[in-house]
Amino acid sequence: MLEKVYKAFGVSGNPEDALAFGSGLINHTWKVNRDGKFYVLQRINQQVFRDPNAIAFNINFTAKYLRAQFPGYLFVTPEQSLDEQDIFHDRESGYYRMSPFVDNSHTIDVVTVPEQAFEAARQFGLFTRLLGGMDASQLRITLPDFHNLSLRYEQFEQALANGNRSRIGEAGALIDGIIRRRAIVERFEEIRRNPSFKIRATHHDTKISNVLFDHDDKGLCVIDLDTLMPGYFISDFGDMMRTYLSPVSEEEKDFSLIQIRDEFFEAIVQGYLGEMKTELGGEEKAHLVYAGKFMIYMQAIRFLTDHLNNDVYYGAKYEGHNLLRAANQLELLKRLEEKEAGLLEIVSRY
Ligand code: GN1
Ligand code: MG
Repeated sequence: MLEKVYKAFGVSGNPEDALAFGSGLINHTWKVNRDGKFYVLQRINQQVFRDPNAIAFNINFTAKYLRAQFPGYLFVTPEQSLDEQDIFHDRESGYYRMSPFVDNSHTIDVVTVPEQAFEAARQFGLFTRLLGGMDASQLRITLPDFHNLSLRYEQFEQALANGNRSRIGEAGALIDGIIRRRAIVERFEEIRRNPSFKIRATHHDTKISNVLFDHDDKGLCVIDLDTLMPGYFISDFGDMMRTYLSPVSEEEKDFSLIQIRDEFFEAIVQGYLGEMKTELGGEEKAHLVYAGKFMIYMQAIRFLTDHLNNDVYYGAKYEGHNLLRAANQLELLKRLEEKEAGLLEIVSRY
């Protein structure tokens, strides 16, 4: 399948040797060697990203801005194909792009020490701060309504009406848990009506594996810019809380291991506000803890909705996979609710 892709990007090795790489759920990723240098090759999931050229546009637009304003900032951009396209389109198998692998960098999949959370939060804060002067409204929408919680909730209601009946029957407790927390959606709707919440260039996928680290575990840069779009800071800050605070991920089946680690929260606050404290307004800062609730709740809804819709979006490696993920995320949300007062206290110190 990769033969034509290799040709398009001038990679000479055997396509069968391409190494599957990374842990994303949406795109396919490989590490390939071209003339002794490593590259990251990706097939863009076109079921999800209907307009892959919009992604390329956003990356080019942003790269141009950063090169002009902050030439020292490390921003990884795709290589052009031999015929000078940012994306190679193979009619049969889809859209591909290839970016240089940053030398001496590595990614991590789980946050084990607070310093990693600090470094990542600093990188995402820095990214948004540097882009503060760029007109974010010029960015294309690569995924319409991606973090529109109101719409995600409506899609959940649609799944309750039209989804898999037996799955709906079995998921009663989880469904109730979601419905009971509907106030999180209402708060989001207030945010959308509130002009104090700024629309900024937002990464929208701030999990730890989207940060490159150097040998000393210092953050180098952020990667995976598919969902770089106009948005609210709660998306980025909240997804860091969702994915860095607990020692276990959304895949964990033993819920007794799900925890909110205070010192990791403090590290995210420190790292992010270190860059963003003069960018964010008072009302935005008052929503730092809400950001975590927003993202965890939305992810629980998305997994549960997908389960009720027979796993059409995320796919499933085993029966009930998305149900498990949804239950895991609801558990994480409960842990966060229990700790809310303490976390607000931490925020008040910054
Ligand atoms: C997807 O593909 P990946 O793992 O970067 C999803 C995110 C979810 C995440 C949950 C485009 O991200 O929104 O938070 O799975 N991306 C898209 O693991 O839907
Ligand atoms: Mg991603």
